[in-house]
Amino acid sequence: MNSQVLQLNPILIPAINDKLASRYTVHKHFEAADGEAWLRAHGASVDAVITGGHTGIPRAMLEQLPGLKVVAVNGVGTDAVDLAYCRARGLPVTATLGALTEDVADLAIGLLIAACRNLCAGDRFVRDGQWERFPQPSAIPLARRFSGMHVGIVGMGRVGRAVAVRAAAFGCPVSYTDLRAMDDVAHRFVPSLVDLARDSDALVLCAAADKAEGIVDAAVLDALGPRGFLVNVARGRLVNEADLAAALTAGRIAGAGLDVFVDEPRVPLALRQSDRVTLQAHRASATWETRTAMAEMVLDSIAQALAGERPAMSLTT
Ligand code: 8YV
Repeated sequence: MNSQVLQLNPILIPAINDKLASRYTVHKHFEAADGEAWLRAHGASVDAVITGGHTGIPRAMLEQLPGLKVVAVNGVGTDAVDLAYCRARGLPVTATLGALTEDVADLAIGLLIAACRNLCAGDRFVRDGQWERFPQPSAIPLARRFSGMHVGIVGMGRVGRAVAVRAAAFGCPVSYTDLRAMDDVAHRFVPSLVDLARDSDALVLCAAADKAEGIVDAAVLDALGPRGFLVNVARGRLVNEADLAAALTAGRIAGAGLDVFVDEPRVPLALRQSDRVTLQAHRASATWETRTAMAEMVLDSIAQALAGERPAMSLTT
């Protein structure tokens, strides 16, 4: 009998879906009319799970899959998987380490430039016919220069480092905070997030969320100040969204570029209504190149686990 793969999130690359279908019996849980009933009837025969980075898999579902040999996360964040439980069970949880670094860093800089230069408000101004109605230059407020801004990076992992390379190329002095200073990073380490925010024109969030929920709160935003910008390409949970909405509405920070939110796909109205915010639908890794590379890694991890090997990208075994 074919090995059974339970797929919790869609993969948007047809060639990968073809490969999956040719190798395994794939159950697309996200399309199932009654996923719960399917799990009760077939959970015991599932060999592999494919899921997304920020969606993960609930512990209760893992418990319904006693024969599972691998959880292949199609992403780099594993904060939505109970790693301790999987470790205790000897269950490999794999991630697509390194595959999405460049794209996420690209989008961080894109969002930052969009926020500083009011790109989306400018687009709306032209698109809505406002430019024709108000042709005088004063109709659009002046923006802020990105080149040379002090950039503070929160989380100096793969993505943080890639953002630092790009910011440095724009002539931006870079500082960072993390759990500890890193010997192989030449940029200035600032132990306190509030101090980093105070020293920065732009704060870019690149940290894992598991130990850092709500770290960007009113105190951090006030330290960033009315000329400061916030970019988040990591996890929505890093930010206290109510504090962020209040700070944006009152002009206590200058603007934000956000790819991630606390309760996706729900985005607070105050953020959706603010002209100071550039929004994306959690798409930092969503290019053909990266999503293909990620999905190939998922295929490799499943093949390795089902062949009885330890998957090269396993974080738990
Ligand atoms: C993806 C992510 O959007 O890698 C992650 O942790 O959050 C994103 O790259 C997601 O995993 C796609 O499934």
